[in-house]
Amino acid sequence: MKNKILKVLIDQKDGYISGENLSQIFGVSRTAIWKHIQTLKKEGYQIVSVTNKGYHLKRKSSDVDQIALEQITFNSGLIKQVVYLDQVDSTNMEAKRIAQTNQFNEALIVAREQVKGKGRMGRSWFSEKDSGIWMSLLLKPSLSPDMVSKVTLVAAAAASRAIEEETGLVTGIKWPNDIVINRKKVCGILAELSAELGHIHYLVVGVGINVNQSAFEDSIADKATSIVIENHGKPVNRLNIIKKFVEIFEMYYNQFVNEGLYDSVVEYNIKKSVTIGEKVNITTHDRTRMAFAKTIDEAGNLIVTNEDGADEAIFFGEVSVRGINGYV
Ligand code: BTX
Repeated sequence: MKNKILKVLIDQKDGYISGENLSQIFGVSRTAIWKHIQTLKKEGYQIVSVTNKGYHLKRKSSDVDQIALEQITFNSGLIKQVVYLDQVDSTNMEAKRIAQTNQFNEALIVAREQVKGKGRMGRSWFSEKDSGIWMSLLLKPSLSPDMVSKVTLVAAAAASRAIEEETGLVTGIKWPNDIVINRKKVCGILAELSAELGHIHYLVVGVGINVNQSAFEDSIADKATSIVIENHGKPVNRLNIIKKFVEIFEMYYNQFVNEGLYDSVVEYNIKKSVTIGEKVNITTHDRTRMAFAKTIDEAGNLIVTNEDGADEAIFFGEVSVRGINGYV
């Protein structure tokens, strides 16, 4: 009901509608309407009530909210459902909960805040309220499970392009799942899969983009950055970044899933790579060894030259790749 009230508020030509009118439209008491309005306010909607006029929604075209997200995905052939949340443990976990329902649709889940944001291998991802874009795509691709890690590079290309096209900043891609600006992490990607016997139940692609932070926790201060820091305080339109990300992701994803075309994703990842040409530490389980990152092959694997001179393909999911002198 609250989203229906929201739609009515948006549709008001003169901007106002009384509690009385709303209670008639929805056949509930004015108190019930008031309660829904309070919930919407808590979610961040700026709703004012003016005597003799009624409720009014103050809105900017750059605001990220349920309606705006529905509008930007309206023409998407991929996203069938949008879920916008005030607070969540993790948008990836929310996506998995949706996937437990029998007939789930492909969805875009966006939250203002994550209290248990997840990184890879059990690590956590700081996701304070309104400081970034915390989102997940819930997908059900008809791919074999082993092809799915490639979708991480699809998301990396889409996130890098979306940030660049919207902000004019230059990004790099730290294979396979981080976007960096000036060698610091501005975005991380976490793809998670549920599959059995060669059949994919669902794929969740989580993307976290730091946008508005002016500083970071001590533990990540030396390796994290935000778009606002890199853009010297210039405000950023988060909605446009989400829109561009979804459009570009969908374009690459359709090429890959429907036509088996992956070349342009690999080409972009090679062009933007901050890993290729560097000495890297490769950590598998407990063992760390040094190698030289040579290129990315047509399947999206990192090709490294080991100290004995032999080339090896590193598959993602099983390793953590670090620059030898720091994070990149
Ligand atoms: P990762 O394992 O490569 O990176 C996690 C590491 O990055 C942490 O251990 C920490 O050192 C550092 N870190 C934590 N928070 C931040 C931050 N905000 N900015 C920069 N560095 C940070 C990367 O994993 C994958 C992250 C995906 C996050 C998205 S947000 C939406 C979706 N939901 C969810 O729970 N995760 C994904």
